[in-house]
Amino acid sequence: MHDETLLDRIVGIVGPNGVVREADKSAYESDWRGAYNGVARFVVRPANTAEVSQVVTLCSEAGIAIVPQGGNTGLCGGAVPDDSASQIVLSLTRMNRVRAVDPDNDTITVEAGVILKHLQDLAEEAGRFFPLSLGAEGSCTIGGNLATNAGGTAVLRYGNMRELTLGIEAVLPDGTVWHGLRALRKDNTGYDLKQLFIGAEGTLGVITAAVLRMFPRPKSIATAWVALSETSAAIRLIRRIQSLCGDRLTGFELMSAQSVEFVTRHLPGCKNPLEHAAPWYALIELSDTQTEARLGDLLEEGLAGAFDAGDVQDAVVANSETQVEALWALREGISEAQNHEGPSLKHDISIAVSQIPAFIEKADARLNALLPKVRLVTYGHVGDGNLHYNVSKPVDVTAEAFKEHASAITDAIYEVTASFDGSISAEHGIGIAKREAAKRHKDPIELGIMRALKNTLDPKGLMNPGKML
Ligand code: FAD
Ligand code: 2HG
Ligand code: ZN
Repeated sequence: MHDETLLDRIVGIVGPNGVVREADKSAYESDWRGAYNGVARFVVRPANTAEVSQVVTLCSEAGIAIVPQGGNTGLCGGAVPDDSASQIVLSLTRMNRVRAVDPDNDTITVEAGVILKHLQDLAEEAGRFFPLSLGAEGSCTIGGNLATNAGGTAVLRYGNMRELTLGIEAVLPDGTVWHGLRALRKDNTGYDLKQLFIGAEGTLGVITAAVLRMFPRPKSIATAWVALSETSAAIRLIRRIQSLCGDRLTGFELMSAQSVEFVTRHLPGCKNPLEHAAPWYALIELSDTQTEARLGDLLEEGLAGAFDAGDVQDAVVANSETQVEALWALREGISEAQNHEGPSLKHDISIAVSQIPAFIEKADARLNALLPKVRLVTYGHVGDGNLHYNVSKPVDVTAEAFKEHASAITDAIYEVTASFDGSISAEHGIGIAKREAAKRHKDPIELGIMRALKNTLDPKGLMNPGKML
């Protein structure tokens, strides 16, 4: 179909405001890091599910590929079109309505384009809590969170997007609308189809709305910043605090000294609150629905025990909301700070929590042998066994020279991950970044089932082609 005819038909569905002007397209064609770049034939912004369905039907009939996009904060290139100028970017950002709030069922039903932070605020207005929390929450969307099965910093207590979702509505690759917005906690009527679309990275259809779980609002929080001499101390500390506090342990984040050093160097106002530098830091958060939960006392008791056992070198428990925010800024700023240090290689791996120290030791040794003075920016949701084992170039190596080492570095990390029976993607997904690695590291039987599902639901291969599979 000629461009003009196609555009006329799209405008006929979404109206003139539903198509992004040529001059404004570029924001939709590159990812957050500028690591993936493409050219879209058109960027289309439907306002409701019926419009999504009609655009998808049109594309299916005309054989045009679609790249669904939310806030475009994904870290694997999944939301970016290829460079053929033939694919349509379907941005869900205009679909930002709340369809229902049901505090008695503890659920909220929202459209895919709702920004995560907005959803958190809506839950608060309803006297409830939506726990998904991550650095990009001011711009990522619920559709993107679902499509990547996002995790973040409270998975330890509340689970990832799969566990926070009761129902979804999706437009299938032929344009059919699947009305799966059930708000049920129990539904044993066959395959759990919503889970097919969650984590599918837009390869099976477009998620247009979801029923999400809400929780009681935490009324007290205690946060500590802890210096550790070794990673095994972090694992012992998780178990010590959990034994003491149960599921009031909401988050446990680990950061290498290198990670924190990048943040304090590049992000104004960020400062390590401890007097002496340490090889590792942990950020611990407890929360409770009771106002008088004495969480600070509990945290101090746990830390004192760990100090006596030689696991903790030093620690500070936040005594104000401002200090809590300052501690989280040190953690959440790592991605941005690392961008200031030139090109980086991101690896979002998971292994059994107990294996974290051995993994880091083995991977560090491999990388230091491969590229001396490589800067290892190791951090992440260690309570979930999820490390962002990110790599920045040595200071005295050019970006071009670093690029030549990229695949050897990534291969080495994934080999070490495989030696611990781990996963090459804990929470960011596969996208373009890990597609080839997934072919090598994912079970061929699982890949075969995934391909069969893809062929059944999307026989023309028009939903986000070239991503994940
Ligand atoms: P996009 O980037 O627009 O899209 C991501 C993928 O989902 C693409 O494949 C796209 O095609 C698909 N998609 C988007 N919307 C839809 C839809 N409606 N239907 C079907 N497919 C769709 N992730 C974590 O899990 N944990 C973290 O702690 C975390 N921290 C981050 C911190 C920073 C600073 C940044 C930049 C990113 C972080 N991320 C994290 C990455 C995370 O994947 C995204 O932030 C978020 O989940 C993606 O949402 P988005 O709306 O931006 O999706
Ligand atoms: C985080 O936990 C995010 O901060 C981003 O998942 C990780 O930038 C990264 O590699
Ligand atoms: Zn993360």
